[in-house]
Amino acid sequence: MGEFRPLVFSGVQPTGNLHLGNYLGAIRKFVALQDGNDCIYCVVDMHALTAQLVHEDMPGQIRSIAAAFLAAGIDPVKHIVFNQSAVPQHAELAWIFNCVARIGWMNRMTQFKDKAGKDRENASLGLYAYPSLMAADILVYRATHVPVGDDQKQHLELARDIAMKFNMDFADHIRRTGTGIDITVGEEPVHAYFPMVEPLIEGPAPRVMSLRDGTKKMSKSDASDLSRINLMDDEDAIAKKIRKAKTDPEGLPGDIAGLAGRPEADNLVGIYAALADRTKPEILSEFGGQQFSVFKPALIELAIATLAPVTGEMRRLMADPGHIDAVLRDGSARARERAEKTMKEVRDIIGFLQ
Ligand code: AQP
Repeated sequence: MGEFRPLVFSGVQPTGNLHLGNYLGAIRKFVALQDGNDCIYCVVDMHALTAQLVHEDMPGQIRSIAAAFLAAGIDPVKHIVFNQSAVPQHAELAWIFNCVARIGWMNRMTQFKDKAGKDRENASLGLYAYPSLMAADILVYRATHVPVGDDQKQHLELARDIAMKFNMDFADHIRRTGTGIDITVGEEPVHAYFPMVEPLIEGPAPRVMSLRDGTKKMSKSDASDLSRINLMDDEDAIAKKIRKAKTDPEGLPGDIAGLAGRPEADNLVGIYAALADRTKPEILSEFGGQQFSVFKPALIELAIATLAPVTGEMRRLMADPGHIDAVLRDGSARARERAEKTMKEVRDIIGFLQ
């Protein structure tokens, strides 16, 4: 039985300010995974068109996500940092995946339902097909591991379904072209071209919630800026938002069970644990029995100490767009080479003449 070479891939959309959820759920994990893994990190600019076609400053938004990657500590020389639209093979594979994925699968995607809202008829076809492009982003490199926030779990399950159906439908062609390897899926041996991607979601804050409502995801598109900590917020803004964060009147419990039914308390403890690189039980053993009037100042201090160096470096990088563009150009060239190798094989498997 063969094995796919481990490869990490993930992306972030250039749609507005990055927030603490993007940082803890995604970017911080990207940084940690660099040691001992081959990693490809992408600014998914084509995804940014799905909800809103025209962006006032698309180049600036793309550069700011790339700057966040670099400022957080991603090494663009050892790994690859690039923007999606510069590698047209993503769109090419996405078209093939549009023909692999079934309408019934797409209809189950909760993110489409949330983002399209009540006016579904008026949503773009791109928003509907978003998860198919996301599957192509990952599989065009035959990547095996994808660090994401919990909100992306369903899309990764869809990527596995697409990979599985492609592997099954084209099994004979894959064999004939000698491009596949034998893997085991569950107990079943499968001759596969695409690997089964593994989501990497774990950690104390896989879904950072709004500071105003512990039942809603922290999100760029929330109308209230008080609901999120933006990576570019200054110290005063961070302090104000945490001070004003919704809580309940009780103090912190001594164990995890005591957080049940207390989403806001749970969220703040999760944020603290993620920022401190510790577990929630460790944080509760330190702060159990304390009031939020004690916990919040500690959280403010920690958030500022952790984010300030990243924010400072982001600002420095943003002042030199030429450098960011050069990093993206270099990354795109290296990504294109790898993606084209896959696409040559995929065209062969399908039977396209080339
Ligand atoms: N609240 C969150 N907690 C943990 N992880 C999160 N991510 C997003 N929000 C949270 C993770 O960040 C990565 C990049 O996300 P994205 O920019 O591609 O898109 P998104 O999920 O649409 O981001 P937003 O902020 O939630 O935007 P809107 O408001 O447009 O919906 C992903 O790995 C995601 O899981």
